[in-house]
Amino acid sequence: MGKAGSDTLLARNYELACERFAALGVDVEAALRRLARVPLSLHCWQGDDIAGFEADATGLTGGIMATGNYPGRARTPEELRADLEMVWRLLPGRHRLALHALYAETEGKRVDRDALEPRHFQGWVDWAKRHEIGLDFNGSFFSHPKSADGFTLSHPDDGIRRFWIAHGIASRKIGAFLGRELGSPCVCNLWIPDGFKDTPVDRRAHRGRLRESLDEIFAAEMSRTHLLDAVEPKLFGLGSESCVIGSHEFYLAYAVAKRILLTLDTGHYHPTEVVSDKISAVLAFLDEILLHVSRGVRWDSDHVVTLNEELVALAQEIARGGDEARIHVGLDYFDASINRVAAWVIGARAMLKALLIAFLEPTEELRALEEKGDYTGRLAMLEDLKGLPYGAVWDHYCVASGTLPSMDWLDEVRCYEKKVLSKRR
Ligand code: RNT
Ligand code: ZN
Repeated sequence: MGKAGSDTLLARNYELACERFAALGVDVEAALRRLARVPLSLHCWQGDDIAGFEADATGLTGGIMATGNYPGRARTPEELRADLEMVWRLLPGRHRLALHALYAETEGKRVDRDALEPRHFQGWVDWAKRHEIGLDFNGSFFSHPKSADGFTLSHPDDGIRRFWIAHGIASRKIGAFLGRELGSPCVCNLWIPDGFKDTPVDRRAHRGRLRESLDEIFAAEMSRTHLLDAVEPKLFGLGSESCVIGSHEFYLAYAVAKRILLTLDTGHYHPTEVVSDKISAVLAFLDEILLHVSRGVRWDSDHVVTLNEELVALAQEIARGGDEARIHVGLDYFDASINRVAAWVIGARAMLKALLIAFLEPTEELRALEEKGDYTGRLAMLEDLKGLPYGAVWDHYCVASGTLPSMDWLDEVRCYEKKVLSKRR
């Protein structure tokens, strides 16, 4: 018997849960079918602390930081892919993988970022085809000598700016290649670290240059069947506390003007500001968005995603609007202080559970209360719904999808740690 209980116990719990939800007019099977159609875009960089495979890697810079030294970091594409295969086994549903340009495979040769080509990602494409998963992509504008002073696309130096523009153009070509090869559009996200630690005098010049650089990067029309461009704003980062050039207002305006995607990272705002409240606002003007689901703790921290109230609120915004097709759900966190495979699984499972909770909501009833102005009833019902047997439905879903239910999956990870991860020195 697993920690979640015997098969019959799981089945009985599920049956009772279905009855409980049916009494509220909720069709559990329909919710599970809906959940199975949502792919998460898992971030490859949780497996190796965003180190990547560049021949002359300089170490992580750009105001982001993975802290901790838990053993078992993936050091090669083969190790990273093996770890991901373990993650796929422990997640119900079929998901995508988001790569960073840093993860190019150049056979030990030094290929600078402005010279990257689709062929440097052939290994990932072959692997993705074997596992029938889609790939997303990110240009890497950090951890490089040409971004050492904290500036890339807004840099005053023409040569440096041109280098990063070339990287942006190369990234879009690679993204389009991934989308074409895998028959599923690749979301190609652009985040740059540019910003000031202390109060700048000329913000305008930097933002003007960033706009010009972006215009060059996005000048070439590419088919949306293969490539979906996205830009990611941020309020502040480590070392860019006073001013981030690519701020929220900057990229929101840019995404609307260019009809591209905006990436909302849940760790990129003031601690009292929530992305769940931004989704419906930006979707009034944008066709699609990308989420970078993370967990900020106090400030720019990228902790492992957990099933907290804001995560559920995020999922509810997706579910209530029926917006699964317009919102790409990506994960973005990096914790090097715990087992990295477990960190991936914990965060991804939390996101899926939040979606499940949202899909199991009797939304029409809540909406009716709200329309009547019965806010007492709305609050009372929202609170009571928190006690419904979601766990029983989740465990059933995991087993029915051929993976392990709550508590049991960790045994697999521990075994993998013993056999594989602990041997990496
Ligand atoms: C940084 C952004 C960005 C990165 C990854 C590695 O603040 O969130 O998305 O975390 O691309
Ligand atoms: Zn992000």
